Amino acid sequence: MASPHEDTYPFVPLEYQRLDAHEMLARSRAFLADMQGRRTVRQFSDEPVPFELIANAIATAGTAPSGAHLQPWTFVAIADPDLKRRIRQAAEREEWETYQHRMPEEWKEALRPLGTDWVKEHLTTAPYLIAVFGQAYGLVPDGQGGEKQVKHYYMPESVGIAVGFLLASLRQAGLVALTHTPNPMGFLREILERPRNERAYLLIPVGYPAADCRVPDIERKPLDEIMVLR
Ligand code: IYR
Repeated sequence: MASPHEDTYPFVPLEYQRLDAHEMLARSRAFLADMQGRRTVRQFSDEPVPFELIANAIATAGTAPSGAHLQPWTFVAIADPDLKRRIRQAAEREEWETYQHRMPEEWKEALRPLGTDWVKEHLTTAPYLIAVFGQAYGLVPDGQGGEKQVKHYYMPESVGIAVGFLLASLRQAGLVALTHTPNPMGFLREILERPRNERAYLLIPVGYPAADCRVPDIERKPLDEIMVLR
């Protein structure tokens, strides 16, 4: 059962702690109950949050599985007010166009229950923005002072899974977040001076909810609608 290339690429024994059946159920139920309380938030307090919570969420995202384990992601944590202001300005410019001219009526109709519009106050109010980038390909030193491209596999899937872990960590830490998708979001790479292989994937304001924060009165699909057992 050895891996076919183990002489060059060593394997190590799996570290695995088998839990007893009761413990498994208890942990699974507690995690579900907590995640059921997660809400996407659009109104943030400007209260600062401890940086380690952000760093830990990003480190947790970095534990996600990825295509060929190439980890095709970069997370930029932004606290600088001037950068946040520039990001908000650029996002609102695009969003204004999008809401006025680019979105078909059907899309606007779908968004109505969420109460979104082109004004993105959360981009300057939230203490942190996490800009998520997917690396379309890797850039590594070529050994001659230059760079070479390395092919990446399943980048969007890998980054999506990592963001799921990130959101779960923020929830676990008692913070709230918004998975914001300015459209288009090419401006993020320019403002944040990211390299040419990186593509903006999501912009995630993080913090505490505003004291008067309200959220849409909407429900999740029940398990029997999303799960098929055969
Ligand atoms: N990008 C816009 C519009 C938007 C689109 C979807 I789909 C949403 O679920 C929410 C918003 C915005 O961020 O406002």
